[in-house]
Amino acid sequence: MSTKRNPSTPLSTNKQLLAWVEQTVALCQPDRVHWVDGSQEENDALCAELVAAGTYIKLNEKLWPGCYYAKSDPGDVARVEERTFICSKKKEDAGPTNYWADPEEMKTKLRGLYKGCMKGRTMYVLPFSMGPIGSPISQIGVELTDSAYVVTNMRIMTRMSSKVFELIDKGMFFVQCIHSVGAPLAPGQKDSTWPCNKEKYITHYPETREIWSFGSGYGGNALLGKKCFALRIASNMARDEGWLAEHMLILGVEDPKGNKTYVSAAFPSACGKTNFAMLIPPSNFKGWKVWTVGDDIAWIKPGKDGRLYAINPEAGFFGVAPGTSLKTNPNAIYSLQKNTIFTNVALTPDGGVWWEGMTDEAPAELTDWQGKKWTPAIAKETGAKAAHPNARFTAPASQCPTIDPAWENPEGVPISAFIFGGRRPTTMPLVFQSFNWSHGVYLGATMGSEMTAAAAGTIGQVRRDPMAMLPFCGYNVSDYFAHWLSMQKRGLKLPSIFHVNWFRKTADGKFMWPGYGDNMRVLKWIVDRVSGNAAAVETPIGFVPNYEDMEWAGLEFTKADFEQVMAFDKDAWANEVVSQEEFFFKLRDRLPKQLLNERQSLVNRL
Ligand code: TSX
Ligand code: MN
Repeated sequence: MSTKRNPSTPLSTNKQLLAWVEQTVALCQPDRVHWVDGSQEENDALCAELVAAGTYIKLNEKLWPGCYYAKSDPGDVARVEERTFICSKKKEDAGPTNYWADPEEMKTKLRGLYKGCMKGRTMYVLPFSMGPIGSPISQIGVELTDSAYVVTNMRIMTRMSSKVFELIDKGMFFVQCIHSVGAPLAPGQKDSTWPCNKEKYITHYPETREIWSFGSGYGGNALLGKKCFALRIASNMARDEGWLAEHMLILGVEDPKGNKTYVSAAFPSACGKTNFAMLIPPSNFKGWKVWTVGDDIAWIKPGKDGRLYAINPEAGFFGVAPGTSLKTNPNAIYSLQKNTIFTNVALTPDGGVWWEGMTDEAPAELTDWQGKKWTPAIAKETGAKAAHPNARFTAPASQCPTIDPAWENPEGVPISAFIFGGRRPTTMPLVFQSFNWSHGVYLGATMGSEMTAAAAGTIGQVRRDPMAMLPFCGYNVSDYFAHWLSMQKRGLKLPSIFHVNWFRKTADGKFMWPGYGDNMRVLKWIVDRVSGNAAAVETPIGFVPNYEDMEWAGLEFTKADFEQVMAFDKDAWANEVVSQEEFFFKLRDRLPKQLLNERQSLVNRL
């Protein structure tokens, strides 16, 4: 006989946790408290409740086993950067690239908004670990949330388990996260299927390692383990403790002899980071394989041998659905076949999902992400998208066919190279290697994407996104550069640093590089460089491969093509260094001298 646990009975005896839960209950006034244990039965019951409430639709069990569908409020579809605050005591500690608010003022404002905000709802006490439970690189947190949608997504994205309460009971530090959709219910009031509030606040308190979020149920605004904890709060922990919390994928390259080389890469959004993390080498690369450790975030610590070791703090992929197909990323498609939550994609009449780019031809009829009838003819006339461009899948990483056998190794995987890149139609060659660590940090600090938006005067302008951390660095970005530079003073065996560009275009607007699986050719040169098995030429911007140093089997890419994609354009670089200078000027208050020196050396070499 099994007796059902009473979910309101605390699963922890830790005084600090119990007091914090009690205070939050007094403030937010939920009808019930549910201590989350992370079990399958609990998840099944929450999904059933969400289906009954109309938030979830259960997808066709034969076609999409264990999958659910949600559509959000049309005003709650993405992260909200202008509502995201770093609340450090001093404004300068948030730096010129973050929105800042005084911690006490912000908390006072939020306490006002939180007052009674969970009325009519359940407050979940959600324990989670970022990284394998018990790993020396992992961190734990507890999220108090009034959203069951958040609980079921966090169960995929983190290690959500009552084992975390055991660690807290042993005295382990945990990050306190509060989240409310900000939509209290009056007695008898019918709930919306996606409750949220027009007023949104995503707030971080780096000095006390807290996160308070209000008003949104979507993605990084609500799944607080991801961007809020694993990047904004963790970047502060990393600076204080001598490690790195980065917006990077992690992948392992296996050569035909079975040697494995791990690399970590940062790209701004819309560069295909998830696709790169799950790359399938061209068929001519016999015996070569790419293994996936993570697609979004890397926590990287020096090991006893002085090398840097990385873990993926997440347990799932929260990937952009539109554009994901068997052609662009088969491994992502295989990952999301079961046990996946889809948000803001389109529904097919047989209880399946579809999004733009999933197949060459759209189904004859769909229900779009706003619940309206959608057909290819309607789309042609109105331009309506079946799926929201930021529609997402939440899929377990364990379901990825190329998931690395070591992806949950508590010690992490040794990183041999860092790769930075962006969308650069001009100027940046396919690949080059930095001269040394500080030159590599300079490449990361100045990386960015050229704007393609048609807004007047923006085409050709580079939006700088240092290390792809612009919206995610939880402190002054100049101090962040200093932290990266400081790694070289500690006798560590640091990775080599590379810059790549899959997006260079000809004058008539055609991509010069085939991209996707063929990026393996670049990856092979990088891996060979790291092991001392590939040549390179020194140029003013860094080391570049000769045509002969790369593997071309199976691709028609002539020496002339190569010279085009690698071309050094003197005038473009003259503009580039001026534009880099403009960006550095914005950061001048605390910018490390070493980066100014790197810039000057580049100018001299040019
Ligand atoms: O993800 C991309 N990658 C990395 C893959 C491992 N994308 C998609 C970016 C949007 C998310 C790319 N798009 C890549 C790329 O390497 N390259 C391009 C540009 C491109 C697009 C189409 C073609 C070639 C290059 N070719 C044809 O369409 C035939
Ligand atoms: Mn990301």
